[in-house]
Amino acid sequence: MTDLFDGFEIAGPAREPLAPGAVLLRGFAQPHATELLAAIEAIAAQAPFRRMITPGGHQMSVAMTNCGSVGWVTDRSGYRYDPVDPDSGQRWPAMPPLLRQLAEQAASEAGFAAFAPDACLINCYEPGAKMSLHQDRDERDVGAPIVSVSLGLPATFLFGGLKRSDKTQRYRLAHGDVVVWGGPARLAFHGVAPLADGEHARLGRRRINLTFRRAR
Ligand code: MD3
Ligand code: FE
Repeated sequence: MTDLFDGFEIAGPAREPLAPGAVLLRGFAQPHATELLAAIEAIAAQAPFRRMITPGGHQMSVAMTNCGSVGWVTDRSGYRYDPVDPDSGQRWPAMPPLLRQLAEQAASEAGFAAFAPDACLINCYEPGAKMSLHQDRDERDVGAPIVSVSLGLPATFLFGGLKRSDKTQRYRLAHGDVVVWGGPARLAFHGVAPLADGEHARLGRRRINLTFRRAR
């Protein structure tokens, strides 16, 4: 909560409401970028980024990996959360406490107390990679929010309504930005426009997005 002192607001993290239930915390992850990137590198050494196949047989342009007790996977048989990485036959790497704490703190800032994510999907975009408009509804409890953390090159994020045909709004998500998607925003259609080429000081020609979820 923002504190009041002598009539002045003591600045906490800037909370920008994007839509009912959706709160942008600009730069919230910035102070932790170095540790986040080291953690992602360690996860990817155990469970490398790969471009998965959709149930329709298309290869995704976004490369993915996961950490946590379950990970999101897609193949010809469908979408699911699975405790095992199908590429290695091993469990997904554990969710590092730093990542879990960052997600929990962001959720709390946005008014969702005691968020306990069990899955973190890690998406890696190179120039041209995109994510078509979709809903995230593979999680058992859609009462829990999703927390997203953007790193590297900026992206144009598309945010629609509860119907695919609803008009979309565009937001630029930059390195360090965190968004909490809960309440009525939780089942909104959303996507990412094709990544524009560029060079990021830390990540080069890449954007990495973490999404923390309560899947089970
Ligand atoms: C709004 N990822 O992994 S993060 C996804 O940037 C996904 O990689 C995008 O959509 C990315 O499923 C967007 C922001 C996001 C994530 C989940 C949401 C926004 C959301 C769920 C409901 C509503
Ligand atoms: Fe999504």
